Amino acid sequence: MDRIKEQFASMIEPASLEIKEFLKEYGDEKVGDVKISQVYGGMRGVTALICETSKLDPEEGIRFRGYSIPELQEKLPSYPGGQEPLPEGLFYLMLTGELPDDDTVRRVSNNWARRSIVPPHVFKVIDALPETAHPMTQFVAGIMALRTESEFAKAYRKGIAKKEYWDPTYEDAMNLIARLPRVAAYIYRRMYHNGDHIEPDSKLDWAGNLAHMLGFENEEFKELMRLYMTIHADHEGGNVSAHAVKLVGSALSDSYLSFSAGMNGLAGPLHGLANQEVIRWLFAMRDELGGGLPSKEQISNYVKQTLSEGKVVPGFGHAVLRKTDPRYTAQREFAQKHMPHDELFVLVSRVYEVVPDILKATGKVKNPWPNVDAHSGALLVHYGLTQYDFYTVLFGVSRALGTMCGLIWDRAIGAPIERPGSTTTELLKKEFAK
Ligand code: HAX
Repeated sequence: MDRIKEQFASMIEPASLEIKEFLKEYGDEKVGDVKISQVYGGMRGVTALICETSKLDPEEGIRFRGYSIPELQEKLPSYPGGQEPLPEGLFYLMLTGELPDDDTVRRVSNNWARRSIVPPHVFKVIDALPETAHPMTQFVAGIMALRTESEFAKAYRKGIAKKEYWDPTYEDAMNLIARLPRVAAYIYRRMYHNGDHIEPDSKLDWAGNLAHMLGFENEEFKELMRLYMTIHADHEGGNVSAHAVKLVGSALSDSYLSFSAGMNGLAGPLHGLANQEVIRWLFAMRDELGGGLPSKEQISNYVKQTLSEGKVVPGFGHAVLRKTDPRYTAQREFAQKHMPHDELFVLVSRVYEVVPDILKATGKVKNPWPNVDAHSGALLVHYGLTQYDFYTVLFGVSRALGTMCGLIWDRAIGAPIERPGSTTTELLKKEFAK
């Protein structure tokens, strides 16, 4: 048994006991009441899930096992010579609740490198799709093709006991995380570099190797990938991708089935696809205004035009957050450090100055501030990753870290199948309408 797994195994019993005792004493207490408007309103503000890996505060933003993004940047190990946190460290923190040291992070890196070989049929499945298929379609097909390797599916068929479910789930989760960068890079090189693929470099860290396989050897870009993979990893349990993974996983669907469900959700324009939509929208604005850097007045008019056409301003707003997303701020700080005069970064900054007041003036947008997706594309374009249709795949690779930790824990504590109740308008009317 590898040391990470061994350590995780030792945590299961105490954690299960803690939950059992807590439930015994407080199981009948209420977390909150549900209003009819919440039943119709996408369950906004209803706390009905457990997610141990991270928690989102509307004002403060995300904390991973209690640590904010600036704290992660300070406390998680970096690549030698680098400054950004290594996603391997965040994975370990989310899985165990403990901050890793350099050795532990290296162990996670080596563990993933050992597991990273992608079976050839996965590439054949991707190659069977037209090159024009959206990268998220190819990504999900690749994930489903990886499923032939599922240890959980094999073990379940053999009749594994409930208590052991977490073990093959851990194996599947680790294998999936280890293999996703290769699958993502394969899609990118297939679509945009004539299928000229780049072999992995096992000496590199997980995110650095992804940058390498995509074809970017610039050290700053590798640092960007480490930051990117860290900040996109998790956003508590109720967002569409995380919840989809948890929901599908609750039927004992294995890691591949569950993760691909999450990726189908991430591919929606109100969720992860917003990162592609932001750059598409910014480029369209620039083109329509004749190129160059638009003035604040021009941006303001363009935003109003977008709204008047009944469209959303991509990269702004959030279902939970009520302030600027700290993931936006972390990327803004990266840009200020590495590319302060980049024209697209200056445009993103101007948009930030203009959009919130316009959204506030609509009187209906609850959060007029930018989210993670408002910034990520500008950084990628700066280093030459301009093919914005691909951006959500990068988000997806990162999202495996949080969602797979969650799935391992769900199997370890024996989380039950999800089955919330539903009702009808007629029944609600009968009960409440005078
Ligand atoms: N532009 C225009 N209108 C917006 C808006 C925006 N950026 N954000 C919210 N609104 C509108 C909503 O469409 C809604 O309008 P209707 O009442 O006419 O339906 C109204 O304002 C109230 O919405 P809300 O309560 O403020 O927001 P929701 O919780 O319903 O939705 C969304 C949150 C993120 C989906 C929303 O803000 C949005 O569509 N933003 C743009 C797309 C985007 O950036 N998505 C990425 C979010 C972060 C993420 O998940 N990343 O992966």
